Amino acid sequence: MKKLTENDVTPEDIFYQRRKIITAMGLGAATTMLPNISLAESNNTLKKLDFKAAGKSDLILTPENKVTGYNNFYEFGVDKGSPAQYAKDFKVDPWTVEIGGEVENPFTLDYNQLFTQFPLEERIYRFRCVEAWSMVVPWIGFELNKLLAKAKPMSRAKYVVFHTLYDPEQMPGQKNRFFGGGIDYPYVEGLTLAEAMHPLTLMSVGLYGKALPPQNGAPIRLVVPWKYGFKNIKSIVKITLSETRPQTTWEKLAPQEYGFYANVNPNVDHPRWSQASERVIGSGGLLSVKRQPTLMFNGYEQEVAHLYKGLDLRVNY
Ligand SMILES: Nc1nc2c(c(=O)[nH]1)N[C@H]1C(S)=C(S)[C@@H](COP(=O)(O)O)O[C@H]1N2
Ligand SMILES: [Mo]
Repeated sequence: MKKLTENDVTPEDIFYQRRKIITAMGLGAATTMLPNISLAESNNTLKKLDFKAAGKSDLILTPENKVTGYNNFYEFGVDKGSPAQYAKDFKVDPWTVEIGGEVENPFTLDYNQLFTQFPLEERIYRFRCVEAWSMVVPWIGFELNKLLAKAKPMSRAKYVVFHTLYDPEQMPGQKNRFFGGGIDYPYVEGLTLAEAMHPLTLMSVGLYGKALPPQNGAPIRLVVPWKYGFKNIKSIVKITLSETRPQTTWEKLAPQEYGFYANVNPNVDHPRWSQASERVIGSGGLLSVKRQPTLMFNGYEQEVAHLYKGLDLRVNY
């Protein structure tokens, strides 16, 4: 079977055009090929969150319906509209996140504690997928370093490893290899301890003022704004401190295309496409989506470049 890669996707202009046609035809039926769009925009029952609002930002927010309707979450299918469709009834309460491994104080958070254990704040971040599209998202969450401080990493801990839920009954992509893009589940990601401790690194539980919709990784996902989107693992159930570097999901699937670091870098192209610029999701009309230059470390160079001093970013992509 042909392995699907991140590049085997529907461009958003075609997606939205298809949506127009489906709507015009009055077709709402769910099929694997045609996203059932009416579901993608019905997340008004999500709970409102208490959080400290972000300060003023020059960034132009991506419209909410794009953030929640144009997704990558292969456990729910590889089409951009599939997650909103197939994750609609994904059960996120009850939920537990286990924090363990090389820590002095392992602990577990339940669903309510995800929203109450650490004060929530809003962060407006650029988001850049390795497929060369981008968004700006008003996330809500807390710094990962707050959670790590509670866990107290041992001195031999060098990496933080994250696991997505494994539940083939709820996640059709885990049940069917083709539907799930050929990935070995559960989805695993990792950061160096220094990356995980960085104040920009967020555990997100919401966006646009409300709890995360399932398609965006409810109830809790990682957000590392200077890295490619695939590092931003969704629906996390386990966080493990480790002495050794984990083998991460996309690295395992195609190591020559997706590395462990995955720092956004306009000067290091993907083997099959340029990373110098990006399509701005939500800008322009159906077929006139704007392109903009991609920034080093996705615009967070001042804040994070020191983490990679002396590292060859061409080798460590
Ligand atoms: N568990 C899991 N996490 C995941 C993915 C996935 O398929 N499964 N896709 C990643 C990719 S490629 C991207 S671009 C982002 C997309 O996040 P968004 O849908 O909230 O924009 O989620 C990342 N996290
Ligand atoms: Mo991505």
